[in-house]
Amino acid sequence: MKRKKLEIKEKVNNDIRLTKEEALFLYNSNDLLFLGELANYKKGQKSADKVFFNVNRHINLTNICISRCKFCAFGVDEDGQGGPYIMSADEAVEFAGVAVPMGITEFHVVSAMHPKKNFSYYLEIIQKLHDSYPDIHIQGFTAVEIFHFSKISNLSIKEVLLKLQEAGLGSIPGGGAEIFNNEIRQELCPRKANTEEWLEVHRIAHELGIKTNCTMLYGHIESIEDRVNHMILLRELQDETPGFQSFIPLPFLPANTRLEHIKRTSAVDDIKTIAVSRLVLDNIDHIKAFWVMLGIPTAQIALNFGADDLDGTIVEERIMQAAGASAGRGISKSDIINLIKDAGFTPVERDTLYNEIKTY
Ligand code: V47
Repeated sequence: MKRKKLEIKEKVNNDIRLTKEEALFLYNSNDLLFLGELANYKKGQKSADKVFFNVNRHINLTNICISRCKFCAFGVDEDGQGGPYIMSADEAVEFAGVAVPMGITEFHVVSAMHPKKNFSYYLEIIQKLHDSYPDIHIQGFTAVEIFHFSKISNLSIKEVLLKLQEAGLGSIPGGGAEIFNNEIRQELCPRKANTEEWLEVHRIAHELGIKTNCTMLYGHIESIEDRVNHMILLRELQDETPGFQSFIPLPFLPANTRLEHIKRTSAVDDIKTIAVSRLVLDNIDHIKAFWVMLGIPTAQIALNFGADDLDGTIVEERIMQAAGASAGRGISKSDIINLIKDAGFTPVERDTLYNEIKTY
């Protein structure tokens, strides 16, 4: 046990890639301080004492969804309960515009798989947002949505991406990855892109020079080995076609979902997942502690366990709020800055592509 730890420490200190077995060993170890020491060392190599955040507005275009994943509390049927809604392009622009005076630099646009809307609806929204606010970066549409657009439009994934890019899309968020085990996907989310399809969308985006993020939904019915396999598939794709900017582990929030019987992950599990991901994903620059999902106290502690980004001062996010995230309504910029300073780091406001805007 002690020898194994020393071997791993030696590898981390010498920038030698960890194997799947070593990642599993770290996950199964209860020595949080050891994990923290290694992950914090790696974080320091990547971003010194900086912790990034951005100021963004999440725009969830509709909650009407044909996918109806078991872990999701947000999607509803078109004529069902739960307040189905859909924004028109003009409504989306108006909704976005309210946040512009708050100094946002990014619109984070995510939708659902609507049964009737065709690709032109999504394109028009990106175009109108871009025309109305040309200086605000649009990060939008998960790989699952892009795969869906390709199916409903009979265009290839590359063509869909090129059209979105031409309309003003700047980058792609990391959602929809869930867990890369097709048996589990079949059980939880059978109607959407599978592992290979999700990875293929990001591969093509990277080849086109479009930056993307990646996520992992954990704490439902997956095993620790599934989590490590997931990270390794991301690492392999990043080796092949670099383009992932950040990895965001998302703990499953069970409230109001069809998996409500599952217990919320513990803070220890959340912190371990951040630390192991920092160590395994040696070729991805940033690890986000997404405070909306982790909760603010755990997100703050995660900064000493390898995370170097708190995401945004998100103005209204509905997907996590539906699943009971307590922090879903946004916090102020000064709150984020103080959280980072209190954890002993230097807050740096960034834009979507990690250009530094201001150090506090
Ligand atoms: O893909 C859905 C997850 C994701 C639940 O790229 C849930 O910077 C927990 O991907 N409990 C969407 N998670 C959000 C997302 C994201 C968020 C912040 C930043 C970025 C980025 C991406 O949320 C979905 C799914 O994996 N999700 N329901 C739930 N009940």
